Amino acid sequence: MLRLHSHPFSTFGRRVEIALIEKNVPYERVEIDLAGRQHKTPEYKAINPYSRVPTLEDHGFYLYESSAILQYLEAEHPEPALTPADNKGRAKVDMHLRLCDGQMAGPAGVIIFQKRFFPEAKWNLDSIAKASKDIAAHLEIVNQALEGQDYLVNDRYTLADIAYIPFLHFLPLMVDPATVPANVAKWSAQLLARPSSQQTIPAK
Ligand SMILES: N[C@@H](CCC(=O)N[C@@H](CS)C(=O)NCC(=O)O)C(=O)O
Repeated sequence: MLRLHSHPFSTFGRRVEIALIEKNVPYERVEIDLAGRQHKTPEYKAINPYSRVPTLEDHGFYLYESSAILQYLEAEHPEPALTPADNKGRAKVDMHLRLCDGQMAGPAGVIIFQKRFFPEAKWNLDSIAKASKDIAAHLEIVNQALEGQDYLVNDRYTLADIAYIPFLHFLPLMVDPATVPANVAKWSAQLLARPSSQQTIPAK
């Protein structure tokens, strides 16, 4: 059975769990105690030298970086398909995965980490304001990609949408909900309502 080394609060781990659930792939969760710094131990570094979660273990094969894990799962478990069959569609999924990681994950992390795990008195408001502005600018572009369709690529649910779900969950912490562009608001509500999203809601 596949093993997913992760933590229940991990946004990147949640992406992978959602894909595993959508694909009906059985897996065992191995909880890495981030607060206890288990990810910094030599044992964990042996499977992920960057000391981050998630790490997927497939019978002695270890893979980290959640976007790469999503694409590996797609290749190993092609049904139900979470990428389109055509090259253009596949390339677009890859493009959106990279853009989610490159444009969204950084500023989202700045806000989410502080607001989830630190008391308000310790928040760095300047860094939060800057990150919020960057996210708002990115969401305007995502909004254009969603024009005329319910999902990012070929109007069907793909890995590109899954990559965003853990961040969309925290959208109200990141930007003023009244300013979320209409297509993004609809897309987000639809994605968060899926059973795989509901089953993976973090406790905090
Ligand atoms: N690019 C990585 C990011 C993984 C990541 O940053 N994970 C966080 C938890 S959500 C982590 O392990 N943080 C612990 C640390 O950096 O020390 C991925 O996509 O898997």
